[in-house]
Amino acid sequence: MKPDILFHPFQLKTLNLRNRIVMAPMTRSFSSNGVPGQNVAEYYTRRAAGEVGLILSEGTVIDRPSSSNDANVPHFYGEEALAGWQNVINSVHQAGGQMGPQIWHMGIMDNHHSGWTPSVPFEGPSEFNRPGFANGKAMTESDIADTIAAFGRAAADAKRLGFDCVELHGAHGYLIDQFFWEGTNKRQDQYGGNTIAARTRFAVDVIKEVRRQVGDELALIIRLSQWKPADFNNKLAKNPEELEQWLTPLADAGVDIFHCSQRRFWEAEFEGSDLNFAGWAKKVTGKPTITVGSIGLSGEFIAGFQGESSDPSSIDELLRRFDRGDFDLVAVGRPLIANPDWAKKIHEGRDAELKGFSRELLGQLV
Ligand code: FNR
Ligand code: 8K6
Repeated sequence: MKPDILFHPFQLKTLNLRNRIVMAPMTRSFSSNGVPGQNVAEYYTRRAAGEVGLILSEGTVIDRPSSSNDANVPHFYGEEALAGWQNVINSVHQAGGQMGPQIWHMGIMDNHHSGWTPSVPFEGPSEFNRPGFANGKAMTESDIADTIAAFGRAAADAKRLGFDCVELHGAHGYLIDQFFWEGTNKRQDQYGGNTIAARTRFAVDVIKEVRRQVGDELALIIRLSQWKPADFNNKLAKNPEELEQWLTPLADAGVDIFHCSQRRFWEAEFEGSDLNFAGWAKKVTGKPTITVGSIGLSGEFIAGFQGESSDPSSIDELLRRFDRGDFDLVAVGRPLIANPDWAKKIHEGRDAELKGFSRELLGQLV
């Protein structure tokens, strides 16, 4: 099968994508004092010029305590940072690209593990169930209300600056995800509960507030994962029924696209079917989905940060699943760090020219 099938437009609300390739959100920490500069604008613009259909920004944090304590992670608030983002989106648009910010609150996952989180102490087999994480601060109802409002403000700013969509970071054990898990959300109020459906309340309120701020037309994506770092084996939804209980309230609240984070896109999510996470999310919600995870990577490099070579062999399997309609868009991470023109080279059959990813590349903005 030829990659051409990925090079068809995708239209949904404010999105008018030239193809199905998405740049996965990737933290790069090059924004001094939270302000994305000209170097960051040029980095994203090179991907737009390289024919990426949709660029999702690195996680960019909302205006609340402990949203991040890395001084080089970009903010999505404040005059200077927003002016920086205005420059980014103008430049990406000029190069023919489309882009949305991934808006983010780290919660307890900030560097000191002392941030806001649904509840402390944690229980259960959890990445967070470590001594260092005991210093977190359980959010009060007013902290929660403020945080929901801050997500809404960030989305409104994204719309005002002219971004084409917004992505909520609801994956990988950060704040929104901390509300989903039983081990990290022991709340007894309306934001907690014994079922996964009950624990979607925080995300649902964030989504509703974003919708209230931006209206119906701006495309809204949420990124979700079944895993958290260091706890890869404990899945959030154990079966399709739980998946439905988790995703349906989010879809009903106003999500347009589910971005389903997997480390390897070809891994089946549940027994009895080869559908991956994005495949199942599409099946249970009827919404478009984005898949991701080791696309175009090979060897040791797969689902790890090691390895040297980039080999598009897994692309055949990706195309087979895409052709079957399992998902609508495909996100690519590390290969796009190494090759700003990854999409263009795949389109033109110039795979042999692709460079491999290596950790050293993270020290610069290629
Ligand atoms: C990531 N990833 C990530 N995910 C996310 O939702 N927000 C983020 O800010 C980041 N940051 C980040 C930084 C770096 C350096 C890497 C390598 C990854 C995860 C990323 O979006 C993607 O899901 C994975 O990299 C898997 O895709 P690939 O690299 O196998 O194509
Ligand atoms: C400059 C130091 C950067 C260190 C790189 C690690 C980045 C961590 C990002 C975590 C996000 C989850 C990773 C997704 C899994 C991909 C395959 C393991």
